Order: sequence, then C-alpha cells, then structure tokens
Amino acid sequence: MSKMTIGDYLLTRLKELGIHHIFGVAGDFNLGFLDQIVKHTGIEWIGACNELNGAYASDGYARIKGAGALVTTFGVGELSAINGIAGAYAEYVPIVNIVGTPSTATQNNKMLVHHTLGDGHFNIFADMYSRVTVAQAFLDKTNNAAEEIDRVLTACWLHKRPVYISIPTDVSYIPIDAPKKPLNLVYTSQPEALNQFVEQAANFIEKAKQPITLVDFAAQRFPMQPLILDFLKKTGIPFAALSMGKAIINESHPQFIGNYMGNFSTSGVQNQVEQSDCIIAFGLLLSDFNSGGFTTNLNADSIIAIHGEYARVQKSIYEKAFFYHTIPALNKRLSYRYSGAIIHTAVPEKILPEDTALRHERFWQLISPYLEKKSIIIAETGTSLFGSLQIPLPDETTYISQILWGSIGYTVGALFGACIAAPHRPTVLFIGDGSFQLTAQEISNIESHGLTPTLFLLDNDGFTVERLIHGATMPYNDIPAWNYTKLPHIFSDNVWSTYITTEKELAHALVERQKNKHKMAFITVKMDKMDAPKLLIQIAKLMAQRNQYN
Ligand SMILES: Cc1ncc(C[n+]2csc(CCOP(=O)(O)OP(=O)(O)O)c2C)c(N)n1
Ligand SMILES: [Mg+2]
Repeated sequence: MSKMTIGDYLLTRLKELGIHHIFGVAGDFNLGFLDQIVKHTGIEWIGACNELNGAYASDGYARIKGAGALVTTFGVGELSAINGIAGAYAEYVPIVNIVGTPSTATQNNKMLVHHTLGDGHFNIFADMYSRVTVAQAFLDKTNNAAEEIDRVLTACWLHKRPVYISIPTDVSYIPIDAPKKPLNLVYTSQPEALNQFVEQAANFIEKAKQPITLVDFAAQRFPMQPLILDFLKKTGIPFAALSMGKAIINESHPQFIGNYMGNFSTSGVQNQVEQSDCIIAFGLLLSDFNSGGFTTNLNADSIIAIHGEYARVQKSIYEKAFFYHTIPALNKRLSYRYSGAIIHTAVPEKILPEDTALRHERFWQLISPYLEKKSIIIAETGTSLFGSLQIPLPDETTYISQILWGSIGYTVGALFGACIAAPHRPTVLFIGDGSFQLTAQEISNIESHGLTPTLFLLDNDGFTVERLIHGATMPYNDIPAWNYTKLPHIFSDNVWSTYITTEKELAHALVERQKNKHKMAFITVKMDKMDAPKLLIQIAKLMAQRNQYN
C-alpha cells in the first residue's frame, strides 16, 4: 500500500490499461481533477472542441490502443457526450467515462446549482448512463474508492464496453491507501464449459465436408487476431470477412476468399458460406448493414460461434467460455486439415486516370493503390463507407467505421483520437460533406497537434445516402454549401488543401500530397448528387422497402 490521492490513483490505473491521453472538455466540476491530469507523469490532457467529439475521439483512440478515457463536466458536458458513449457501448469499445460532479455536500444538501434541472436531483444523468455503460462507480469519502475504481476498470477492460465514474470536486484530492497489485485483467473461463465446447466444436469441425471461417467485428474488439491466425494456419480452412470485420486479418492472406455480406458478397463467397456444413464464426454480428440488409442466410445448425465472452456450437451455448481460452484450446485439440479448393478474390485491375468527372465507380479503384501498409483507414457512414468497403486494404491496416451505431460525424472525432493514439501511422479518412458538417471543428485540434492524416471530403451537395432511401430532391437532404478548401486554413497553416473534380486532378493531388507530407491533407472531391457506389444503391433500395411509410 502507498498513499495517493483518489484522482492520482485513477490516473495510475488508466495507465495500466495503456491509456496515456485523456480527451474531454473542462468545466468547473472537473477543473481540480484536470490539474491532476496535467501534472500526472505519463498522461496527457487532450482538449476537444466539444464533448461529443471528445467521446468520438476517445472511441477512435480506444480502437487503436485498446482503451480510451473521456472527462466531462456534470450534466451539460456528460449529456453532450452520451451519443458517443452509447455508440461505444453498441460497438464494444472500452471507454472510461469520467464525470466531474458537484461536491458531496452540494449533492447531499440538494442545492440549486447550475447544470442541474433545478430539482435537487443529482443522479438523473448517471441513471441515463447506466443504460450505456457496463459498470458505474460513484466515488465518495466513505466508500473504498480504490476498490471501486478497480472494479469498474476491470469491467471496462474485460467486457470491452464503456464505464461511468463520477468524481465529486471534494473527492479527487482525498488521500487513500493505494493497492500495489496490478489490476486483475484475466478472463476466468468455467473449465467444464470450456472443455465441453472444445470437444463439441472439434468433433463438429472434424466431420465437416466444407468448413468455412467468418471473421467479424468482435474479433478485433476482443483481441482474437493472433489466435485466429493460429486457427487458420493449423486447419487451412478458408475465411471470409464481414464488413465490420474488414482487414482484421490481412486481406492478402492465402486463405482469404473475400467479403461476406449476404446477397452482396464477393462473387462466389455467398455460396461457399451458405452451403457450408460447418461455419466457424469469430465475433459475428448480423446487423442490417453488416448482413447486406438482412440478406444473409446462415443455417444455425452449421455454426460454431466464438464471441468474446461466450461460445456456441449449433444450439448449445457455453457461457463463461472466453475467446482467450476457447480458441487456443480448440487449436490444440483439432487434428483437422482442410483439403478443398480455395477460391481467390480477383485482384481489381489497375486503371489509369482520365480527364473525366470523378464517379464512385472508378474513384475507389483509383484511390486503392495509394493506400499504404499499416494504415488506419476510417470511413464515415454514407457513400464513403460503402465505397471503401469494396476496395482491398493493404496489410496490417486498421479499418474504422461505425456500421452498427452509425452516428454521422463520428469519424472526425475518431480520426483525431486515432491520430493521437498513433501519430506516425498513415491515417486516411473518407467522409461525406453532410457528416463533416456535424463535427467539422475538430479539424482544428488535428491541426493544432500537428497531426498529418489525409482527409477526403466527398462533396455531393448533401445527404446522398438518404436521398437514395427517401426524398431524393427534398429540402431536408440538402445542406449549406461550404468552401471546404478554405475551411481548414482558418484554423492554422498546418494543412494542405485542394479541390478536385476529375480523375486527372485526383492523380495530381495524390502526387502533391506526397510533397506536403508534414501537414494534414484536406482533399475535397466533387461528386454528383445522386452518384453512389453500386453496393449502396442496392442496399438503399432494400432499406427503403423496409422503412416504407405507407
Ligand atoms: C447523428 C446522426 N444524425 C442523422 C443521421 C441520419 N443520416 C445517416 S447518413 C446521413 C447523411 C450523410 O450524408 P453525407 O455525409 O454527405 O454522406 P453521402 O452524401 O456521401 O452519402 C444522415 C443525415 C445519422 N446517421 N446520425
Ligand atoms: Mg454528402
């Protein structure tokens, strides 16, 4: 045990989770805690323009570093952030959401202070958060703050979901006896469940005639990637990725057969997956967009599903059989070797830029060769997402999108967070003009930190994805025209920006970008209002049918 203030203890524990930057916005209920952050060795305070962007940034950071943290002020701050935290909850992104709250005396005496509803209730906002966080702690003078902090941080790490910590102004500086033992971040599987799962799964795989592996989002959130690689190596079974699982395993892997998205899969993949008698699915999530508008057709009796915290073989569910144990145990037990053929995805042909207007059909093909190894590629909901899904990504790329939660504007904050997490990795964002207008000001922080991502802004005069679903010419799908090329220059000179309308101009811009590598690049790409990737046009039709108003 050593003496430490509660605030410093929390920061020490955050470092144990690999968190070295904390995002947020100041407020009078968190200022003293922010002093502790600023003074704390090994932790940096990263201010965001608003709390929503801060939440998105901590999400982007967590997707790269394994966990993130956000500090907001009571009421006004935390409610601005709640959309971002709910998104992290939906998409299994671990964020420690710390809220500076009024002093214990203020709360106990139900005083009429600012940022309350004026009714003396201080737990309303925390109650809201209880639905979008996996554990909550209310630090005070009496409870054991160290234990409480350890409890919620462990839950955050193991469940890969946000947690909520309320720290009143008079609590941050209370000295406590800090335990010296590191956090216990170990998964404890139930041995019987584990053994039964492994036996049943191995027997099933060994009898299979046409097994196939699927890789999806939870394979990244719960760090399954090296374990899946062992599985693929040992068994030789081919694999396909879902959209939310894009690039978790290198797309150049010899067993990779393409993307599985129901009727919108890479050619040949849908048949191979849906006719398989044994589908080993890592971290599968069949949400509307991820399943190609619910066009997947998987036979539940053919599935072995390995999730972060449970596993399933056909209809038998094994709780407390954690990925960390199930995959290695299965790899060890299996004596199966796949001997069937492996179809390979056709490598898209290289095309040469012409002097014609940019259209989605060729834009993504033209961009593809410029993406670098070890990149972070971020795609915003809209035409950007559906276009980027269709290009092969280079090895060791991290692909970030928000396909389940789909809150537009997310990616500007996520870009900021990802760049803070990995400033030296090439990072590229594709975003639509409509989404950009929600969170545009966060570009100023990217510039002020001297970060150097490349941003492609697809300027198509509004909400094209929505136009395809409903109201193609309606005013609610229009947005004000901005001068995007000028915009980033109002923040600083740490940016190079250009505006392109043709394929030749795109090629030229990509060369020029290389000459300005030390700056952020902001490339505005003019696109036609109704132009969109084919994949999106088809899925939008399905969505329109499902959401019919009459
Ligand atoms: C926070 C939030 N508000 C509204 C929506 C509904 N929405 C989904 S996509 C979209 C339009 C996106 O437009 P843009 O970014 O320009 O994409 P593109 O034109 O390339 O399709 C809107 C308004 C949403 N998903 N999230
Ligand atoms: Mg648009």
